[in-house]
Amino acid sequence: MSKRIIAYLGLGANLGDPLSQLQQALALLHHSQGISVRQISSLYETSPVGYVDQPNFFNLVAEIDTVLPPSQLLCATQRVEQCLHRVRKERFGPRTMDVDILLYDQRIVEMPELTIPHPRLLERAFALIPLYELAGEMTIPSGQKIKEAIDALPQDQWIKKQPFSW
Ligand code: PH2
Ligand code: MG
Ligand code: MG
Repeated sequence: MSKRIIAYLGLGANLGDPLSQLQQALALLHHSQGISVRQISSLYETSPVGYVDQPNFFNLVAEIDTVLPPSQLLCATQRVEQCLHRVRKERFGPRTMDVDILLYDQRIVEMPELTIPHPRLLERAFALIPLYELAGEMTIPSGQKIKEAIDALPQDQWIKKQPFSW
């Protein structure tokens, strides 16, 4: 049997009906072969980072258990995005569903189409704060604790917990 890996996925949506799309994305991930969703963070409404002239996002982080290698996990996350009618337009722009691999065990992955840990993880309150709920004591491959990364964030990212269940 292949080794089961714990990985963390960042989910975000800011078009359509974000909460319903997040519920559907979690169900699709949980029913994907080789993936089970173990727990999810709270849901957060967050101000857009990067390209700011777009609606607020709804973000959460899911802890999954997977037997898929990173490249196959990427395919699975892209299938979920496609099922939720994601159309890729501008980079960092609005989307019906974004599923990013934040961490995959303690592995460092550098492939043309995939970098793990997620290259912008340390800059983003909308990823670090929900991740901290699930993996408070974790040290990321850079050697930092998640809490230290949160304390080092610039203070300009607005983030607010919102009710959610799936
Ligand atoms: N995703 C982006 C760019 N900016 N901002 C927030 N608040 N949440 C996101 O998920 C997000 C973003 C690119 O994937
Ligand atoms: Mg993203
Ligand atoms: Mg993405």
